[in-house]
Amino acid sequence: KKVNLAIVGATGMVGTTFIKVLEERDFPFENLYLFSSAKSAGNKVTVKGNEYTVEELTESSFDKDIDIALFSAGGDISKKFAPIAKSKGVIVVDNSSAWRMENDVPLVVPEVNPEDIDWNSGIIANPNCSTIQMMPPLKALHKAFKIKRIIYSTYQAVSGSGVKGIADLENGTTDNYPHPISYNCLPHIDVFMENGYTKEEMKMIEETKKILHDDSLKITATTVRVPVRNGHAVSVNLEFENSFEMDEVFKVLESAEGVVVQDDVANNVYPMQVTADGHDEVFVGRIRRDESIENGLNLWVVADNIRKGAATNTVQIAELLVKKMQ
Ligand code: 2RA
Repeated sequence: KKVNLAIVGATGMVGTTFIKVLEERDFPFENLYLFSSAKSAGNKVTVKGNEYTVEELTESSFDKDIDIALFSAGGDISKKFAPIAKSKGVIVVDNSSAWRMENDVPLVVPEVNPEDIDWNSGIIANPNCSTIQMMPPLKALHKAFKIKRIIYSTYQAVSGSGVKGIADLENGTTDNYPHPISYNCLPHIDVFMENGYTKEEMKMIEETKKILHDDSLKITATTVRVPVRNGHAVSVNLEFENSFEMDEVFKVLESAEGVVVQDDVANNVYPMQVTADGHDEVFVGRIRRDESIENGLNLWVVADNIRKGAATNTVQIAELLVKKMQ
């Protein structure tokens, strides 16, 4: 069964990657509608050999016969237009953080909690990129050894901020960041909250609990912008309720859906942004026991934050929806 698909934010970094991934995966759409701000309206985009004209997003955009709409146009656009789309019977898969923590909005990583799309009421949220890449390995380890505590330390590429972030890295400017990102790291992603954490850190903490359905998890996070163009890396320290053997840990990770283990330090093999770039898997390495605590484990997890961290995960959610519509 083919579906009628809309893309909101079609000319942005994630929006253009949506189109690339839809083509690569031969997503079964009948009609395709591309929406953007007035600035980009009128642009021509070729998808699967057909040319489409980008239209300005308006309140009547969803009066067309649309089944699924992929949003990646920032929180304000999602806040305003996702409810309009939903009211017209469109199922929205939203990349922004606007709806993620709403009780009637599933937060989905298809390899981890695909069943959660069943209770959607018109909006499904794509988790934050740095959260998404952690879920496939952590879901598998949680199931096997029951995680008690998580410490996230992230190394996030400037592409997470879009073209402005890339420009600041390449030009040494500060149009997007409060300080130079060239030859520098900024422990500051999104805004600071009352508790001294940034919103990005709180997203990782809250989204992890929602996706793994476990509010008892003790989680802390420090998210850092690093002078890398694309690809997020996360150093994660885990404490489990139960004991484990290292060969069991390797087996669990090697069989986790969407995970590729790259761990052969004798030959300098470990995940890196430059090797994860352009791929949809989550790469895990530097797997080693944390000898400072009982049942502790350290991992290094790298993924392409624009693909698996945003566009591909969203398209995979849309594929689940199409399957449900058969
Ligand atoms: C970032 N995770 O990296 C945020 C949003 N993409 O900036």
